[in-house]
Amino acid sequence: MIYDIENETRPREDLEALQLKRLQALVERVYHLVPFYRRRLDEAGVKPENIRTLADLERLPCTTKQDLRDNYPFGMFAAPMDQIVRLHASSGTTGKPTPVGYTARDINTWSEIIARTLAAGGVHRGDIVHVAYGYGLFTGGLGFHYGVERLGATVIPVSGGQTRRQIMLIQDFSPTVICCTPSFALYLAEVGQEMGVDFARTSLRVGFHGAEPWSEAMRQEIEQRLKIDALDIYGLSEIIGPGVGIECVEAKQGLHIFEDHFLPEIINPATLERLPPGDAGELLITTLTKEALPLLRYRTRDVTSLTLTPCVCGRTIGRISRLQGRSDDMLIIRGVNVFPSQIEAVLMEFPGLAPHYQLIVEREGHLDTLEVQVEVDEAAFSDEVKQLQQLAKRIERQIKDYLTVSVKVRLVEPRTIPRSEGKAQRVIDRRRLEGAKA
Ligand code: DLL
Repeated sequence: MIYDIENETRPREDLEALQLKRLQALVERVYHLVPFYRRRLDEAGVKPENIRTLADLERLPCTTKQDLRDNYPFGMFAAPMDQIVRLHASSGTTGKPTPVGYTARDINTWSEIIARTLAAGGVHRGDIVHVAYGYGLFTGGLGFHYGVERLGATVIPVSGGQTRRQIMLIQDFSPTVICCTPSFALYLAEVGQEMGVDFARTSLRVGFHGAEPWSEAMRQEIEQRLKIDALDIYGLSEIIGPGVGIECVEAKQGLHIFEDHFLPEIINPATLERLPPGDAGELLITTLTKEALPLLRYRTRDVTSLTLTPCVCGRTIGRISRLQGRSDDMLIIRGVNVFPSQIEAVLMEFPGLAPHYQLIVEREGHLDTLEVQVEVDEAAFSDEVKQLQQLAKRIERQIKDYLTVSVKVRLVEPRTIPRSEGKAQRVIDRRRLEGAKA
């Protein structure tokens, strides 16, 4: 089902004409409203009037998460604070989050693209949508919430946690649609099974799963266990939140990108060279219509490929393939984005720890676990076991406070973490995304 025929099925020529018009207006706006961009564009020798074709996009500078950090908290906003009606945030590379702002028009755009997203899964007025993404600074919960209301369907704002209660609500309120991370979907299946629930008898029909990497095998498992169609949804806070890309239920062959709002490019992350359709590389996105936080060629660090061939569902907008990984070291632990450098920053606040640590990521059942192994120095190591245990607990609490993620801290003897001659291997990721039980 297509929600916005005009914007989802334009002939490519017309789409490109619209994109160019919007790109020109965007460069004009950021040049005059965001000092950071004026500086960057001046350095690149580009004036707004130099943008004559879409190919001129390649002359524009890229934007990184570091740029957002350098302008913390609101220095990259292109609208005055009295026009910002909402703030969300994603995790940064240190303890500070990356705040993102929305004008009323941005919230409207976001609601529209989530309405389109839901319709791509066959959702319509009369459907009941169980939203189990977190509500709060994270964009998942509220992003879906507004889109469901825009579509005219019924939203149940469950948010995360309380799994058994969620199963009860699914049985009692009869939602037809579920929105949650893929790992939570599998966890629900597991808990439901323990509770003796037969999912073939629940009303669920389709799920929208994203915010973390998953695989085709995980899709199969979610579909078989929950008896639903499981669709891949992509998005990131800096760009808008969920709704940047969505699979259609007809084909499940790549995620449609709403190209009238988000202009995608694929580059080689090492050389920044543009890659042709079909080649895998890092996804860049230029926001064509955002008012509060417009971004030029934002480096998502997500690795995928792009295809522009129309889909069997009738949409002509481009598609990205299932996300293949990241070109940086960001980890996603139970939906929370974590950079090793954030953990390191917390560890360094504690005297008695050596700067040698390793992060061990595993998946128990369907939930991710993160163990932080860190060396203590000789002096601390001679302390009593009880003192060491207390230290580990304090570090765990501090990490939870800063990063909102629960970890297990294991203090290890001096010189036990393997040393490397080149780049330290900080992360050992033992998760298998194949969906098989660990
Ligand atoms: O995760 C927004 C979102 C909410 C997307 C709900 C989908 C559903 P952030 O917290 O800023 O925003 O994290 C963005 O999560 O750069 C990817 O690395 C990863 N990610 C998001 N969706 C997918 C997906 C939300 N479908 C980061 N597959 C992105 C793989 C994903 N990774």
